[in-house]
Amino acid sequence: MANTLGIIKPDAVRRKLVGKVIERIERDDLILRGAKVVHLTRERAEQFYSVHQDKPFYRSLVDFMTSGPVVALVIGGHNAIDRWRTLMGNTDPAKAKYHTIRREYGTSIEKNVVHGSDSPQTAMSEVAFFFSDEEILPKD
Ligand code: IDP
Ligand code: MG
Repeated sequence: MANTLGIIKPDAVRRKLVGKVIERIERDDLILRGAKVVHLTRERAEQFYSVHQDKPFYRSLVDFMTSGPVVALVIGGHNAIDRWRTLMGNTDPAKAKYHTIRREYGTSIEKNVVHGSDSPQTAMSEVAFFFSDEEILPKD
């Protein structure tokens, strides 16, 4: 029943897709336990994606993620980590399954609309990166 971190990325906020993404979360019976609008600084984006610092796309990814505000989400519910990844689809929208968020709205492997934590460990650290405990609804 672990929470996971979702991010609606700057491409999606610019294109006014915030409502569409949240609608998909609600339709899937995932639970929204936290939400905030944030404009990441370069330092914060570098830290968030530090696991990718040696990848060729790192610099461009940090540029992209700091190019405008994002919406950070705490998403809960049974198997939330895997279910949110499934709902997002493959990193590359062209390879993502039909009806996934990335397939429907993504425009490139970089500008792929949403982020989701990929394991219980990263979910815990990524939620804490954006949210204090008081900002997250308790699991009743
Ligand atoms: P994920 O978001 O599906 O977990 P990761 O491999 O963790 O994918 O990559 C993090 C983010 O970096 C991706 O969501 C995407 O925005 C960007 N990215 C990943 N691979 C590439 C690439 O080959 N070129 C450009 N950007 C990429
Ligand atoms: Mg990842």
